[in-house]
Amino acid sequence: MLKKVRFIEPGNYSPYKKSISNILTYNKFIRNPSTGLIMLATIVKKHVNDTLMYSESISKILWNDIYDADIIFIGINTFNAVRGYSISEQIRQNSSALLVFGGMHASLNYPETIEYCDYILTGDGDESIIDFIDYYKQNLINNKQNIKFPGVIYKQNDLIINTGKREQPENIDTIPDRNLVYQYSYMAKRYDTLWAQVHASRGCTFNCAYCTVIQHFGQKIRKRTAENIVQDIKEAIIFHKRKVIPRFNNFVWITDDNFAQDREWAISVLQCIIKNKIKYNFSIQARFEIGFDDEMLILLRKAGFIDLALGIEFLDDNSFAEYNKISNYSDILRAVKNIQKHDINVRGLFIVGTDNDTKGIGIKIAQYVIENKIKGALIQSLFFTPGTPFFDKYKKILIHQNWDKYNGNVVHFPKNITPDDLQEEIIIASKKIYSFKRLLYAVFHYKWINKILFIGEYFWQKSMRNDLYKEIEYLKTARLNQN
Ligand code: B12
Ligand code: SF4
Repeated sequence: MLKKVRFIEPGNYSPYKKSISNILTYNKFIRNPSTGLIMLATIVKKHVNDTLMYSESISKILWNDIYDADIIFIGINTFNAVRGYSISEQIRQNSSALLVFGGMHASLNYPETIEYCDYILTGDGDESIIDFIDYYKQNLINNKQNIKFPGVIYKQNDLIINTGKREQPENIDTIPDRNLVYQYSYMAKRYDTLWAQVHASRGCTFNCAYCTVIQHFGQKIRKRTAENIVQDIKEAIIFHKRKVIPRFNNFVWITDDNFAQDREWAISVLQCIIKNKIKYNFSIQARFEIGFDDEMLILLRKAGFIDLALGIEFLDDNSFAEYNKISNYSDILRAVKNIQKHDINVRGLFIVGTDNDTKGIGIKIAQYVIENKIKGALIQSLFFTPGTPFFDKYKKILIHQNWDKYNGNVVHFPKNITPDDLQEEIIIASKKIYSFKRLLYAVFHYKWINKILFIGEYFWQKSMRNDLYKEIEYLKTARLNQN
């Protein structure tokens, strides 16, 4: 009998904690729960009525409600894998539930993850999770040899068995039932540091060498239908709506990696948003090519998109070539200018730590951001994870494989700058972009929603800088030990 299923999204080094700072500082002790895991809980709920999810991004876990479950599904990315493993050890000591892992890190790094669970379901879980539930219901799971469907990893007599790669699901039209996440409704209405998030397509046709997304979701783009996405957006907005005091942060983030890749589909989604008269603020992620598509930019603005996160990545052309990123400095800059002409803010996503970076890269990024009126920036140090083609090439320059530090920290020895200096460069850039002077400017000159965004990011970056500072001593020691 399968009576009770629980899902867990582990937090990373700083799982949810009640704190006054949660009002202003997103990502320290509070952040958006995983849409992917909520979708899976929604799918399973149709088969097992007693299904609930916990996310350490927004709440503590009620352990007594976990231990007597029949199956516990845990989803991990690299940054929260270590926390996932310690949760699994705790569960194993207190429960006989079947432990099943999935998600990007578990799929790409399964020889490590399988040590902490009974099974891993690799890749997209939408269909394999139903197969797994069916097998459980038919009592076929305990004898592992019975498992015939692809996409499963397990251990038998110390051997790791992989039942093979699964076809990726084409129908991904699941609207996540956010009410299945413990405390989410209460938290979403209370905190503006949580906002509506909708994932509309999976996969990317490009092939950047460091990218885990294509390894996991593939290079074919799979899309939800426009009507399904718009319904999800409507539900997400209502879910976050407060009854009395209006939200400051009225924002939906479409979290696709490259929204406009399938142009026809992207246009149909935008037209559907417009047709449904959804009056809200939206943000997307996209590559620079979108900046040359005036028709798309006009539609984006009309649909309410005020913010576009652009993978600017590097400020020198050699780095693009080195990591197989089909982009260049001047095209990106032209795209930035044209996007801004359409009254859409550009948010810059930068990567540091290539062989071409030297001391001064922090100031260079800050100047680029400020001079080109880029509204926000996220600077991430290069990291290499198992399952990407570059991992084998670069693992020798990794300082450690403590996955919980793979969240922005420098984790490798770059060629022309020390790791501690590079960490400091990220701090320098953040300090200059998110200076008090620029905060005051934003407060007095930016439009309401941009003001709110900048204030939120100001506090987020401040807390991130504190964490980056704490790591510098360790990086210094690592460097000295290497010499
Ligand atoms: C939205 C988002 C966020 C949001 C919300 C995160 C969240 N919990 O969803 C926020 C802003 C909080 C965030 C923060 C960060 N993020 Co982020 N984020 C994303 C983004 C853009 C979309 C996530 C998403 O909705 N995906 C779509 C859903 C459908 O996929 P999914 O969640 O993986 O789930 C599917 C499968 O993986 C599988 N599955 C997942 N779990 C399980 C469990 C089981 C049991 C099974 C069977 C299957 C299964 O089935 C699901 C449905 O098919 C991804 C990129 C991406 N394409 O995934 C990056 C991504 C996950 N983030 C990344 C990073 C690095 C970060 C940060 C460290 C950035 C930083 N420097 O601060 C932080 C870390 C936050 C933390 N916890 O500490 C990396 C992770 C790389 C890696 N190897 O793990 C990604 C892949 C971006 C990238 N291009 O590299 N992020
Ligand atoms: S464009 Fe973005 S999502 Fe696509 S392969 Fe490159 S890094 Fe990955």
